[in-house]
Amino acid sequence: MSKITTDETEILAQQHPIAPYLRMDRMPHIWCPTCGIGTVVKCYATALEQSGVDLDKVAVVSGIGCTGRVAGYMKLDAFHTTHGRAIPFATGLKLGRPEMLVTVFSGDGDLAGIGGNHLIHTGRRNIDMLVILVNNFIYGMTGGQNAPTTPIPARSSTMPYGNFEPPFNLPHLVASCGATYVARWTSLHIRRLTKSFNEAIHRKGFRFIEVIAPCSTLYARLNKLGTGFHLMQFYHDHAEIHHGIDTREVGIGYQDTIICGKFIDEEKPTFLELMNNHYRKVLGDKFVPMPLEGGMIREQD
Ligand SMILES: Cc1ncc(C[n+]2csc(CCOP(=O)(O)OP(=O)(O)O)c2C)c(N)n1
Ligand code: SF4
Ligand SMILES: [Mg+2]
Repeated sequence: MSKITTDETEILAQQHPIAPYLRMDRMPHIWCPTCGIGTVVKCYATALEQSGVDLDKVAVVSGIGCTGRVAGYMKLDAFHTTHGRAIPFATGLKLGRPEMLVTVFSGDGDLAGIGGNHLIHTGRRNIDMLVILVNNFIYGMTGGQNAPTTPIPARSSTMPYGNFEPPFNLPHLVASCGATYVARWTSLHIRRLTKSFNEAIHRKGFRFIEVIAPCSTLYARLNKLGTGFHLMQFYHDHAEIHHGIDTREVGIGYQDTIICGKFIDEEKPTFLELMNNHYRKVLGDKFVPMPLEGGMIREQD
């Protein structure tokens, strides 16, 4: 999409520092009071500003859910896809337009439940994208059903007597698949989260940042935990930072310690690098790699 002018940016920034990054005509947003998703958006927009990336080369892709609404609110090339399919959509986008910074921004249910297969295979292939997963331990948008992240024995609308299914330890899941950058923060860690987004924006490969954030209306209410504010207080008292810790150690128990930090930061050849090197070797001069700016639109001879 076209860049906004400096004058427009200044006027919007007077309304709110991240207004230039948002589609203000879509406000007010749908999120409940004290929901954590907006805070994560603020951190991402601030990181984009600090990173100095060309906004014409940034795309945000979301699936379905409360977090899935993020793409629709961001004033970037943004795609609101179907449930669980943000990652495969983003994969196509990245392979077709390798110069784009592709960010997937979606919920725990969307990315690790219905979209779980895409999550693991995209990590395995080391496709170049940043995945921001907002984990509120529940399916927020559809009424608080159990998610693959709901801790034992938290209550959800489909587990009124408490959850008994073991949840995913997401950083460990993606680390085992091969993710090159893996971090976890809560929505209380504004500065650290922003710094982590900025750092991950400048890395390549499959980067994954989990953000623990309050669902005040469903998770907090069904579990009698107060409001989003009380969950933020809980994060304050129970989050511990352990950079580089073995990801096997970072599973989350109900109302237990939340281990945060940067767990993995390494460089490995991406899918496109592996593919280009392979075909160059096998096909020699016959191989024509995808130009950075994409290969679909070509001038007629
Ligand atoms: C194919 C399909 N199945 C189910 C749904 C219903 N649905 C919409 S959002 C959602 C859960 C989203 O949960 P999560 O990704 O955790 O997002 P949150 O709302 O918690 O941010 C479900 C089950 C759907 N839209 N499409
Ligand atoms: S239902 Fe939960 S996740 Fe959805 S907007 Fe409300 S507080 Fe946020
Ligand atoms: Mg959720």
